Amino acid sequence: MGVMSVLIPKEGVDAAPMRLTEFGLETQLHALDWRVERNDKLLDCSHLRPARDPDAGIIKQPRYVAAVNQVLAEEVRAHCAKGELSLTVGGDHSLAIGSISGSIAVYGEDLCVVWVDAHADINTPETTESGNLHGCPVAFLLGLTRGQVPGFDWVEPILRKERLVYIGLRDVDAGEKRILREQGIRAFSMHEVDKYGIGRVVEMALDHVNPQRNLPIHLSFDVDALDPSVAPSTGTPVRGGLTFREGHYICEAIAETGQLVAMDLVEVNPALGDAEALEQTVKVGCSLVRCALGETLL
Ligand code: 6HN
Ligand code: MN
Ligand code: MN
Ligand code: MN
Repeated sequence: MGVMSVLIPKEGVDAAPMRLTEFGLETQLHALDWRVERNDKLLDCSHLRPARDPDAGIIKQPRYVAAVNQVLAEEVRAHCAKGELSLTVGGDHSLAIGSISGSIAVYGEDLCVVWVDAHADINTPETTESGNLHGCPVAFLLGLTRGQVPGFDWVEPILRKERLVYIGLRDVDAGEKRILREQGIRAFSMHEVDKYGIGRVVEMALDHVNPQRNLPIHLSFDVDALDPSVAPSTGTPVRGGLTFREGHYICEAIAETGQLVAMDLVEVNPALGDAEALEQTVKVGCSLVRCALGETLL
């Protein structure tokens, strides 16, 4: 069918990639006729940790996160350049700075990003209340942070806001709401999912970023988009999320377009919850990836 690479950055939620692999993600993808080329370059990132990495304002570990993302961007770029689908298993959502920088380096301004998340992850150094970079990746990609965070000068913010769409939002910081409004970014919150149903929402989301369904798609899937009853082992759970089927529907609909070129699966945290919660979360993560890679297409 095709070629896929698994890139495995380590940031905070570092045990997750191994858990998904142990659970059989690679074998499951082989069964779907994918040739899997595993890339473990970032399974251990400790060599990239700078000796000194003082906070930048309240932003934590800026140089370390930047260095990991810079390596990730080059790995994703190289895989995409060969026409391979690049799957990045996280790790936290800050890794999307690198993964999307990599895919956009190949596909340019055509690249559409479908961001599935409870959160908008569009905080800037001015708006962030936590100082956690996993709440900021979109701001980097849109060029809203330029020059403000040490280590990130290499990021080329060429993602166009017209090519970005959110699904699943329900916990957006006040500063983020202002940015979404000011930038006119299209977002489908859980309110719209309830109102229109997931089928209409995905159709409207794709109509917005990819009306002809002919542009390449990068799917950035944060498992906390799902309801915590479906994916409990995650760092920032928020009630009232996507059901099991709604999450899978999004992946299936994107598979159906035939335009998926890259995917992130992030924020599975094996340290949170008991063994049962973890198994449930890992299982659902694997199954989302399989659906995005065409498992349920007939
Ligand atoms: N995620 N908006 C909050 C923050 O800290 O900026 C939460 C971010 C969550 C990020 O889940 O990928
Ligand atoms: Mn995180
Ligand atoms: Mn996120
Ligand atoms: Mn999130």
